Amino acid sequence: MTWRWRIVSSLLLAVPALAANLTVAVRMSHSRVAAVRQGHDYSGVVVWLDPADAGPPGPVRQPRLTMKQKDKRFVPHVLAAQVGATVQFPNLDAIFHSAFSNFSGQIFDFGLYPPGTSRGVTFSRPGVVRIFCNIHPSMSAVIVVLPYPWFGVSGPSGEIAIRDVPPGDYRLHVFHERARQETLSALERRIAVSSGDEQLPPIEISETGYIEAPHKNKYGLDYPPATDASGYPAGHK
Ligand SMILES: [Cu+2]
Repeated sequence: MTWRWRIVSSLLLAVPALAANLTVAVRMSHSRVAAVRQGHDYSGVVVWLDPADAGPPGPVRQPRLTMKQKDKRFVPHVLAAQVGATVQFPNLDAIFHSAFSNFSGQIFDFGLYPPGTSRGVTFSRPGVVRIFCNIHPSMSAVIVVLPYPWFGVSGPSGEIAIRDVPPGDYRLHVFHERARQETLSALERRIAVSSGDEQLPPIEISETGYIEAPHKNKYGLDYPPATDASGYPAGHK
């Protein structure tokens, strides 16, 4: 093999298989949330692709993710993670927090943990995992756990990017916590991905029929009305 061929063949090996970067604009309609109605907040929509020919998902593209606890909120409020990824929940507040989920996709409970510490969980099954803090009823989050790495989550503008999608046929899925399952199922569609970047047709998600229900604490009970200003009741575990 001449040196020229060595260079050419090494360049060929270095070129990755052609994959597409997809973008899609999502928006919510029929919302009761003022910022959404005014077009200022289309965040928290997850769009993902499942291949028509289901093959092995390959290595986890983002094995470590973070959902902060800050100002008595989970940030980001909605996260997508591939099966096998570990999500850390650092407590950046000056008060104790917990995080738990009793949803079938992934049951876990960190208990209360102090400021400046973190807990983590590795997600082993796909599903929509709802997460709460056991002492702050206003704290909630959603992690959508997916088998394949081709997903994106919208920010306030509603733009979603899905990177490095190999060419092929896929089923596109949509999730938003204020959309009913029938609405989301109706938005599913087949798409064909070819090499090259592509803007998918926009997606409008109706919140029609959504009813907000208060969630229970980890014991399946209503949250007690009295938590002191520090955020954790005495003797609570
Ligand atoms: Cu909390």
